[in-house]
Amino acid sequence: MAATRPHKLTSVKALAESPALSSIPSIYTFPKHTNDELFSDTEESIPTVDFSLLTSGNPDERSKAIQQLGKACQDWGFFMVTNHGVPESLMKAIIEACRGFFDLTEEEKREFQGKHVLDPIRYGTSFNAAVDKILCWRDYLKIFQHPQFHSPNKPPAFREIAAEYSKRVRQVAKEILRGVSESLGLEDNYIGKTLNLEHGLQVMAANFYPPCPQPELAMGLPAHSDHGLLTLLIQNQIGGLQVQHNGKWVNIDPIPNSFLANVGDHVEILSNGKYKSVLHRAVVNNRDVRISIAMPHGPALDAVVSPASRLVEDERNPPAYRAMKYKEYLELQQGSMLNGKSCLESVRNNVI
Ligand SMILES: O=C(O)CCC(=O)C(=O)O
Repeated sequence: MAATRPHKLTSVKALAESPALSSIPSIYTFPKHTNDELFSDTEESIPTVDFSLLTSGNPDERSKAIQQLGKACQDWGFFMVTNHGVPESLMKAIIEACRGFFDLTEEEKREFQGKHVLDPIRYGTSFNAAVDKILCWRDYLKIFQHPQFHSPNKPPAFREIAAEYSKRVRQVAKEILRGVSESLGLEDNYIGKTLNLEHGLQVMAANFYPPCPQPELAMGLPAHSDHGLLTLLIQNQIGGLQVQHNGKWVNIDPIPNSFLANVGDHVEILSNGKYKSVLHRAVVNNRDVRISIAMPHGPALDAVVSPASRLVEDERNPPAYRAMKYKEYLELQQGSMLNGKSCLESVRNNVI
């Protein structure tokens, strides 16, 4: 029987808390794909970048760290960032502040329900409930925090904690992006200058995945890559993130007090495909609430992103992607169903 969408979409948190729920409504059932079961048995673990070495005053240490960063971007597209200087207490406080938001009443949360993907505060469920054919087992709160800082006005401490957290995380992202520029053989401020990072977009995307009675049928977030340049993610102590590596899914258990970083579609475009944005997804479980906070850092909304000219000078290496304004890309990706790397595919040139 065809799945029918409830008339009024409620949060998955409210659904999960309904006492009689023993199975999930059919609209939350994802079809299995043949490669879903391909799990890596690799002993190889996700690379780590020591932020204190990346920002070291010792040129040898820094250049070694940049080499490691470049290798991590090329081999995995994902890496852990340790020794980043953001206090652990602040990382815990922002997770609890987000939990506090999701614990507000349904009516209070609905005040922040956004209508358009560029609304600076957007609470919702699934990915894009207006167009999703299958709903994700996930509620979210997305807030633009730079170039203008926005925040819901409840719960009470949210604004202050979010302002401090986003400022500290942005510093880390800026330094890593300087390292990414250098690792590509460009000037260290190439990304910052060309894409106007002074006015770059920083989004806080808080994800709430309640326990699910049939986790094997549902999906927190299906496979996708991220828009923007660099995402820095933290989570409560509950696992659920899987990353695609060499065609297989790998479970990622972040090192406590570290960030999980991944390069976004716009680094893939800028590097002309040398660094790839990587598919990842969030699975759910039947025991614990999982909260993750992903912070994508992107160009300025009006910046046009194209492969760096220095990387496409050679005629054997023509531009593999079309230039596109970041804002248009964002509207396209966030306004559609999440579907792997289909948005990036739409700006790919047909080069041999
Ligand atoms: O919850 C996670 O670990 C993944 C989140 C994510 O991929 C996203 O917010 O885009």
